[in-house]
Amino acid sequence: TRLILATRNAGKITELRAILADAGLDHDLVGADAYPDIPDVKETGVTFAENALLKAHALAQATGLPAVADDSGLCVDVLNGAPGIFSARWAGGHGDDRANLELLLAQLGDIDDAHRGAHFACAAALALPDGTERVVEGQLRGTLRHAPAGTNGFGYDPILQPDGDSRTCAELSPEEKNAISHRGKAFRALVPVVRELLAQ
Ligand code: ITT
Repeated sequence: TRLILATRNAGKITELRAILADAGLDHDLVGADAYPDIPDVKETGVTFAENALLKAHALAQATGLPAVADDSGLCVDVLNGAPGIFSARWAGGHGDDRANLELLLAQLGDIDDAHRGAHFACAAALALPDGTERVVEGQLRGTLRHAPAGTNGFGYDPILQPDGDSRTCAELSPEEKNAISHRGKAFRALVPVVRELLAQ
């Protein structure tokens, strides 16, 4: 059966295809770009879970097919959890990864490493056309570097160094990142739920 990936973020789509395939999900995964006429839903939620559910429901309703969505972001301790749900547009323009990252580094200034704790968060939502919904979350804890390093991944990956590693997320291979990431954790937890609800 067909399962819609309710996202237009290319970095997410690449990771989701690998994570879901590795977890043994054998559905035909179709990105939201396959449905250009369906307008983007307004992300009016105040939590990752609410926004993930909004995106999943919008695609499930518009296509009549089951849909999964990812809402995610970087939560910085010393900024009381910001950028959080505003991570994609922290510097203004939506999805300008480089500008977002540079602004965040400027905001942190030369705060010492002990105060540069942060985590990535991901809410993974499943919605069915009949309105059934499920959502699970995952996190990846780490420390923010003073300067970007690495070219893999996307978004804030060049500045987050996961706890227990000496590299940034952008210096990990895609497999290494997916094994420990917020997205990997959330979507691996969602797979048995997808299996159960789509089996009927
Ligand atoms: P969709 O709504 O179409 O899925 P989006 O990019 O707008 O795409 P979000 O609102 O969930 O998605 O914003 C997520 C932002 O959080 C993303 O643009 C990155 O800046 C950041 N982010 C999320 N996951 C990340 C990851 O694994 N590595 C680095 N940055 C990440």
